[in-house]
This record gives sequence, C-alpha cells and structure tokens, in this order.
Amino acid sequence: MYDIIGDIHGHADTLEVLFQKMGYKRMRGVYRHPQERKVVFVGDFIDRGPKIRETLHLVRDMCEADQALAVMGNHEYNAICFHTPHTQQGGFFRSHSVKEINQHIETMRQFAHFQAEWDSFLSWFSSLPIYLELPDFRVVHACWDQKHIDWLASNYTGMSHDFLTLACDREHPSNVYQIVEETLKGKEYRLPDGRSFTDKDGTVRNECRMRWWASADERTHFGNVLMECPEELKKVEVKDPKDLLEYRDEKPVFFGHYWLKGKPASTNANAICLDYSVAKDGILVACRTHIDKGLLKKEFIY
Ligand SMILES: [Mn+2]
Repeated sequence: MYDIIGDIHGHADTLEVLFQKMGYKRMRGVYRHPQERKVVFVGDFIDRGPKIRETLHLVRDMCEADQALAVMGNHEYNAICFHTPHTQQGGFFRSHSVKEINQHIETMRQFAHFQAEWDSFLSWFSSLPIYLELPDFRVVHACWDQKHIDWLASNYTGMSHDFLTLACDREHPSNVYQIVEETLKGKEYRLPDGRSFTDKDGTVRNECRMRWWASADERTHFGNVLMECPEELKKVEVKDPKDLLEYRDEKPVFFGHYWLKGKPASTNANAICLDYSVAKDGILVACRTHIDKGLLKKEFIY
C-alpha cells in the first residue's frame, strides 16, 4: 500500500525525517520500506525551500527505483513553461517578469552551477503525469474535476510544444488553458456583485480559490467555501451550493497545494488535502493508507 506525501518545496531534511518516522530506510541509495510500501508524491518539489536539489534527487531516485510515484505540481509545470522557448511568439511559455522570477529564483540560485543536472530534472518534470487514477484512490496536485480529468485521459500525451502552445493560450477556444490551470492550480470563484478584495501581496482580485473538497453540510456561507474569503463576504449565504464543484465520489482523492494551517484534519473523508505549509513554518504531512475489509483506511503522519 501507499504513503502519500504533501508539497515539499525544497525541504529535504524534513522529508528525510518523515521517511524515518514512517519506517523507510535508505538502501542502495534510495529510501525503501521493509514491508514494500510505496510513496506517492503530490507535486511541488521545487521553489522556496533550502534544499531543492536534494529534494529532487530523493524524489526522482525513488520514482526511478520503483519505490514511488509522483504527479506534477504547478511549480514543476511553471518551471517547464518558464524554461521552454515559445518558438512562434518569441520569449518563453511563462513570462519572465518580476513576479514569475521571484517565484522561481530560489531554485535557479541552488542550481547555479548545475545546468546539466537542472536540464535533466526539467525533462523529468515533463514526464510526470498530471493525475493518477490508482485502483484504490486518486491523486492530483490541486483539483479533481472529473470533466477535466476525462479530457486529459483522452487527449493528453505529454508536454509537447503543441500542447504547451494550447495550454498557455488563455484566449484559445479549446479550453485547454482552463483544464490545465484548474487541475494544477485549483478552481477560482468569481466574487458576486462585482466585488473585489486586496490580497496579502497587495494585488486586487475579483476571484477567490474554492474549497472544492468541502463537504456538502459545510457549504452554507462564502466563508466556508472560499479560501482567503473577503471579510464582508464571510457571512453571506451561498444561494445554490449545488452549483459549485463538489467532490462526491466514493473513491478518495489526495491533493496538495492549499497551504493549510494547523494540524491535519479532513472535513471530507474522500477528498484529502496534504499540504500543511512546510515552506511557511508549517509541517510536512503524509497519509498512510491500508485496506481493511475492502475500505481504504487513512492515518496522518507528521
Ligand atoms: Mn501548488
């Protein structure tokens, strides 16, 4: 069975402590579990933290030794776009303006003398799946919307130049931009009545991230449904919560991405976030799974 691990963002030492807590031992250069458990990583290995190279080696080595699976996070996707030249339009698939550079600069600094190694990680990022549908559960970095997953299942064959051209064109009628953005970065909800708010970086926004995993009985007010909900909307009732995406499937889905705070707890037993902000004074969280009488049992380890 599997241990699913949340967003790491370069915190390799914390990752090694977690491996040891879970009984993994380094053998023949790679962390392995004596009872042949395997790891699934939910993506976001790079940017922000102090040991990005070490994290990438730990994670990729486990994947290549068949001890782990991994999905792509938005930071790996952004890195692919940042470093791939857009041959039709010039420049790169991701803009190189101040905001994008700042998000990625820690990774570049740590790879300053390791260009060939970085190139090999970039091509590894491109090989990562966008989601995993395993027999007992699912994994995605930010959002499992079945209609997006269905589209990817029948159309996605890799991060080719053609695919990036579509995925980075927000005006293109194909909707590929939205499919990739929402799956890797989450769903946003447009605030009602033309409202907006100023976020912590001073950016004025008229959309908020949705807690698409929230259980039905929690979805009463905007304060329960939106992340970073503007104060004045918190007590406003959601008129038709059924219209918002909600995860109702029996098969559990694990994801990361949302910078949750505090101790791990899931409000929906079938949609479990494992990102508890290790890169912002939080903790790195794993979920240990096993099958008991046909049901998937879960236990947080941190
Ligand atoms: Mn993320």
